[in-house]
Amino acid sequence: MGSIRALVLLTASSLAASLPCVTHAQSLPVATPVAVGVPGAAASAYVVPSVSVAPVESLIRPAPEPPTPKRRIELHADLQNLFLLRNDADFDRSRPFYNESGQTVGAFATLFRPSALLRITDHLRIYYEVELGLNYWSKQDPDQQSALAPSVLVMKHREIYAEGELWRERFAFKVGYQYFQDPTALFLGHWIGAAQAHLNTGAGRLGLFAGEVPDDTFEGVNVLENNFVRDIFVFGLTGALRVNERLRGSAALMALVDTHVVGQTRWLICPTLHVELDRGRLSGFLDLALQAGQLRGQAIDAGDQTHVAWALQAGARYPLGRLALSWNLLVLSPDDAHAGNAYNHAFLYSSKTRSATLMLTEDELRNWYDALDRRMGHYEGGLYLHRAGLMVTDVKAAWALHRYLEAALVVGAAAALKPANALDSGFIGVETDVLLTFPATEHLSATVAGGLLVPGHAGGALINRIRLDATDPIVMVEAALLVRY
Ligand SMILES: [Ca+2]
Ligand SMILES: [Ca+2]
Ligand SMILES: [Ca+2]
Repeated sequence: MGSIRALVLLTASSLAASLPCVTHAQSLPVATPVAVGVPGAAASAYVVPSVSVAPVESLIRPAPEPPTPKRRIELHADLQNLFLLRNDADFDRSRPFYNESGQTVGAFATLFRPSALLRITDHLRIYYEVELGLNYWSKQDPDQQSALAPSVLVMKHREIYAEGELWRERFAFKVGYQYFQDPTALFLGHWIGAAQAHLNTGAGRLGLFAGEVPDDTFEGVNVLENNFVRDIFVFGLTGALRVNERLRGSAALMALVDTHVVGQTRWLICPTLHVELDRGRLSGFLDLALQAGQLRGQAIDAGDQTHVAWALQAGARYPLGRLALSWNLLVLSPDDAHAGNAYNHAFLYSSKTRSATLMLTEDELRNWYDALDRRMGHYEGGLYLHRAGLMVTDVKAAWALHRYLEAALVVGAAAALKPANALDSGFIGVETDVLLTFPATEHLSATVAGGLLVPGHAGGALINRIRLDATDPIVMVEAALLVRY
C-alpha cells in the first residue's frame, strides 16, 4: 500500500514540476498545489484531479516551487442564450407579392465567447478572444460535417493581440487584431488589425496608431495576390489627460484613407474629443468629432465631393439610492438637400453610440446587426452615412428593486435633422423599453425585455420597403440568459 502511495505521489509531483507555468490556470486539468494542514504551514501536496494523495512527508517529494505570479493564464467565458421576437422588420404591414416568410422577425440563438489572457511576464501578455455566434437554432447545425455548408456554426476570432510595457512602464504597445475605438467611438469602433504605441507620462499618455479596416474587396487568399492598393487605412495620434479627480479627457487626430472602390477614393481627417466630468453624484461626458476630407468620384457627374461633417454626443448619470438615472444625446450632421452635388455633410458613423435604446440603436443585450441607426444609413467600407442626419436622445431609469430583481425603463426619441432627405419628415420615432433583470449570482443572470417603437413619417421613409408613408409600430420581446465564467 505504501509503495502504491509513493508511486502516485512521485507521478503527481513530477507532472506538477513539469508544468509550473499553469499552476494558476483555473480550468485546466493539471496538477494544482493544495495547502494541507495548518493554514500557512509549509506542508502541501500536489493533487492530480481524480487521484487523491495523502499528505505524507517523504524524501522522494521535492519541495514544490512557489507559484510565480509572473506566469499565469486567465480564462473567461460568456455563454448567452437568446430569444427575440418582433412583429415586423419595418413600419409597414403591406404584404409583398411573394410573402413566403411573413412579416415577423425572431430567433433562438446561442453565443459563446471564451477568452484567454496569457501573462508571460508582468509586462508582456497575449490575449485571444473568440466568439461562437450568433448561431441560430433554426439554421446552424452542430452536426454539419461539410465545412463549406451554410449551416456550419459561425465563429469570429474577435481579438488576437500582444501587448506589453517597456522602460519601467513608460512605453506601452498593443499589436494585432483588437477592438479599436477613437475617444468617442463615433467614428471608429471596430474590430480591426491595428498597432498602437503609447508613452505614459505622469498625468496622461500620448500615442500613435495605425490599422486597416477590412472590406469585402480583398484581393485574394495568397499574399502574392495581396497589396495595399485597394485597402482602407486608419492612422493617427491619440492622447489622454487626467486633470484632477473630477476632470479627465482624451483626444485624437485620426485619418482615414480608403481606396477600396476603384475611382472612388475617399480620405478624411477626424479630430475627436472626449471629456468626462464628475460633480458629486452627478457625472457627465461630452464627445465631439469633426470630419474633413474628400470623396472622389461620388458627385452626380462623377466629380469629387468635399466632405465636411460633425457629430456630437453628451450624457449624464445620477444615482439616487436604489435608482439610477441617465440621459444620452447623439447628433450626426446631415447632408444638404442635394445628394450628388459637390458637398457631403453627412458624418461617417461607426454605429457605436451610448444610447440605451434597444431598437433605434445597438441592442445592449446583444447586437443583432439590425439597429435602425444602421439600417437608415448607407453602408460603405465599415462606416454608415446618414444623409438625413440623426438625432437620438433617451432617458433611462434603473431601479434595484430587490437583491434578485432590477427593473429599467428606457424612453428614447429619434429625429432626422434634414427632413428634405427623409421625404420631408423629421420625426423618426419614439421607443419605449422595459427591462427586468434577475441577477441570481455574479455568474448567472437572466433578462427579459419588452419594447414598443412608434414611428413617425421620417422613420417610414428611411426604413420601409414597400409603402414609404406607412407608420405601423414595431413590438418586441426579448430574453437572455447569461452565464459568466
Ligand atoms: Ca413589413
Ligand atoms: Ca450633398
Ligand atoms: Ca443601444
